[in-house]
Amino acid sequence: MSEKKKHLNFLNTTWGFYGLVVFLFCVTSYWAYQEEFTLGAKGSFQQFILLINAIPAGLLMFGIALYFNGRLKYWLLMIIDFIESTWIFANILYYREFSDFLSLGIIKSGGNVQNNLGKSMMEILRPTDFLAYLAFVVLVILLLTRVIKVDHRPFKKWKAFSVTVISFVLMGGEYALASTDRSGLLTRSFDNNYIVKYLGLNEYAAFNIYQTQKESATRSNAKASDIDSVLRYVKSHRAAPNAEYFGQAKGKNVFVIHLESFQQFLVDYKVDGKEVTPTINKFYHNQNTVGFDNFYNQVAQGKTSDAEIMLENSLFGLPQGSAMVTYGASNTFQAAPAILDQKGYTTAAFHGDVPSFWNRDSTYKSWGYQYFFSSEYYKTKPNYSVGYGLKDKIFFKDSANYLQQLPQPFYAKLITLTNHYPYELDKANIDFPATKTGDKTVDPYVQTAHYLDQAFAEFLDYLEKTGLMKNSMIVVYGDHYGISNNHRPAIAQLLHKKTVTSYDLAKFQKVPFMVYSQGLKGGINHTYGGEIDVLPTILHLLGDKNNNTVQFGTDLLSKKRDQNVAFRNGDFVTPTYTKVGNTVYLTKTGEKINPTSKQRQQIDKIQNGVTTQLSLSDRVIYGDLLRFYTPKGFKKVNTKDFTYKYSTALDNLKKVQTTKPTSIEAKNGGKSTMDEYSTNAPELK
Ligand code: GP9
Ligand code: MN
Repeated sequence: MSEKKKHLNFLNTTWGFYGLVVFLFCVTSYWAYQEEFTLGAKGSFQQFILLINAIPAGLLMFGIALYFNGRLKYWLLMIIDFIESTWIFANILYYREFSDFLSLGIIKSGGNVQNNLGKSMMEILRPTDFLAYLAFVVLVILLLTRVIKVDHRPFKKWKAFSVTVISFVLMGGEYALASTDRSGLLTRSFDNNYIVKYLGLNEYAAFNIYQTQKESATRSNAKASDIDSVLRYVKSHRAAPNAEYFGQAKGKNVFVIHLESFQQFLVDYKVDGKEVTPTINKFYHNQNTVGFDNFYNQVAQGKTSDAEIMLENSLFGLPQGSAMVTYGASNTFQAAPAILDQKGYTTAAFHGDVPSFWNRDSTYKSWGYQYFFSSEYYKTKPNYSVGYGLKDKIFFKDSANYLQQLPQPFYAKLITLTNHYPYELDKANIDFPATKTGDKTVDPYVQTAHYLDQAFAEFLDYLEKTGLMKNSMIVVYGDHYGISNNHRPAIAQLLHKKTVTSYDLAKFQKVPFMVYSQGLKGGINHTYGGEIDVLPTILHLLGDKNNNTVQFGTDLLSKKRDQNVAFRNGDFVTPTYTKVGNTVYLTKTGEKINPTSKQRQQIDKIQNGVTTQLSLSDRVIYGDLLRFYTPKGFKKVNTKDFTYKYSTALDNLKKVQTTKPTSIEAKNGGKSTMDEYSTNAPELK
């Protein structure tokens, strides 16, 4: 028998085919690791781990088929291969946009995010992604053409069992190997990239499922006393208000304007000599605006929903999935709308997407919003929407129509949409040159940002004309990055640099945060902070001492406050250090340091604080701990008090015009003020 034939014969045995399937699976995984994910494998040891990390899981998963005989065994091998390929494929697509891996939380929330995710997926698909299925297709062909024949001989169960045992032993070895390089890999688990890098996509999936199950058990096991350590932390962490700002906006309306995907670098940024966002720039530099230039987004997978939960609750989003989706309906919250509602405010959220997205319709009830004006409340025609929903100019205008009916003082949050990936906009609305980095995802970003700025300008003009500018505090913020870290070359060009380091990328996570209120002492404030700090800041400006609520942030205007900004993966920025993964930079210069023992001590201390802050916040959400603690002067929210049914909301608005005639419209003699609203939206002409 020739050598070649012997090899072919081997492939016709169970062992041979099983080996081939596992081998091809490992090659496919390795290809994805190297080409599709940015796992940051440094040095030969980590590279070696990457090379072998798919083997144990591959042996184990495909080993399941070995317990069966004949054709069924081959069917199972192919089914498992198809599932594995799909898992790699789906992660490649998800990772390209979100720089993270799919989690059970995200998959479970599929119902809420599906349409948008699905849409993005189509946009980012590349033909090479299908290489994930190459091995599967090759194997099918080999079987169908009978180049490889099915081995019908029975396969001993003890052999299958040995494979299972050996797989687990290898997996243990792999974990031990990984642990020598990175201790606390699973216990601290802040970054999914680490888990995939060291253990692989299968282990990541298993760990993720385990964690998710543990979370649901945590809630039922939580006890009332669990809140004690949280209260101790929050109390010791609180920052006293700054007398210069405390109560400066007392009694005023509050606007929270959520600028979608808007990064701080856009402020004062120019393309071809023209400002991208002239109105936001002017607003930022207004003498009555406090603008922050070291304010960071702290979101994770939950993106907008993470920003929202931080902004209005001063609780962090979760390391995986979206807290609004998983816990928004069931948990007890003490959120901004509820706090202000109980102080006589009317509270309303405005957003031009479907109400179910990010589970807003349920979550907003838990947060105590009286009104939620979602896409169902806006008249729409096919060209009124782009991507995720209503175009910003139309959105702001139609929101004004409801705003004018809200009894004052009100708390109104307006979430914009048009400046969202993939930054598409029709010609008639494009009024700005794209950047020329050559990266198709990045270049139109400034165009939708410019459109958002124009929409904001029209809205401000209306506030000015109706007097709302005078008696309102206007908070403007960007929710998270618009350009993900996967676009390094383009980012370098935008920042006018040759290359970007991890330090630059950390700095790139800055988003705008500014507060305007007539009479407020404005200026650019350099304090380091993030989204977690917004609620305490707002409450102090409104003259609420806010002494006994559970909030993990601190007032940004306070003179003595903790300026350590935690990122959701445990990295951090402080005025001194910027820590990304295992690397530490000096924040002022961007210089990478080899910490001295004294610096090491400081860094460890900050890391400890960051880890504590994040994990205590998680404990509050996982354990639903706020159900055990109601601050003095706060009434627990009853979600049944709220409905966002269109007809009911309209009835209510009509009623309050007489029972509490303080709305803009009521003060205008019951007449609409909409003729004060001018827009150049081409769709409305
Ligand atoms: C959808 C919008 C976008 O309603 O808020 O959410 P994001 O994708 O930015 O998280
Ligand atoms: Mn967003």
